[in-house]
Amino acid sequence: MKQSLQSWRHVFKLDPDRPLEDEVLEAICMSGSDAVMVGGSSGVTYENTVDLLSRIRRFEIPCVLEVSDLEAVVPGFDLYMIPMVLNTSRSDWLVGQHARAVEQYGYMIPWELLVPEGYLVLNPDSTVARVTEATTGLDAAAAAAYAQVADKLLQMPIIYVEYSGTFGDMELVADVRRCLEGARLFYGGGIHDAETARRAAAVSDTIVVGNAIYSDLQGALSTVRAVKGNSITGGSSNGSFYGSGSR
Ligand code: 1GP
Repeated sequence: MKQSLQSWRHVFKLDPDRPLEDEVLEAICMSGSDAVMVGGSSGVTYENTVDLLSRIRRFEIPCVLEVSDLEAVVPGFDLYMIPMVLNTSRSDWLVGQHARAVEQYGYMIPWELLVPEGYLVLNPDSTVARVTEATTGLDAAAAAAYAQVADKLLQMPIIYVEYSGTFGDMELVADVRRCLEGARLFYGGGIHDAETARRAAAVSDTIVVGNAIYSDLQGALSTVRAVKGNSITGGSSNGSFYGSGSR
């Protein structure tokens, strides 16, 4: 599964704390997207995560958990994405909580299924920015510098430029991507139709679509067609997990 992540161009992010009708979930899981990521910044519990996982498992699409709350780590996901916020002003969100988790649960952590994500949180009005006390006012050079620390020094496989709730600065995203050597660039924030999907996909390796699922399903589904075309989903990858995609 880690290898196949290298070929993901499109991911839907589902929030366990938000209600989702069966028909909508089916449309998402059958859309041709490469994967479903389960995660949210608040209200994520073990119960609502189990519930959503079991509903997604009726379909074949890969399903990964983005861990935001230790109490809500549920077994049975294909991979566990571990956010590490690069531009937080509190080390807790970079490594502190992670260290506590290892101390407490280290003996049962399936390390081979963990994928670190170096997060750059850039929308000051987002919940994740408030919770992590992120320094969101970075210019492109500063954002690229953080990204290079994660990519070249820490060897992180994913840099996630997160504008959750608003469409970000695509020039900044392009600058960040240009400086990466090994990491894959995920972009999320404000993608809601084919046009925004294409623009984001042009400057990143993988786009993530969240809110639009809940506000405009047809718009959300059009983002898949915009970047996937007629290609077959979940295709194999020639690159290693830690190798970069083409850029
Ligand atoms: C959120 O990056 C994702 O973590 C997607 O953002 O909800 O704005 O689509 P949106």
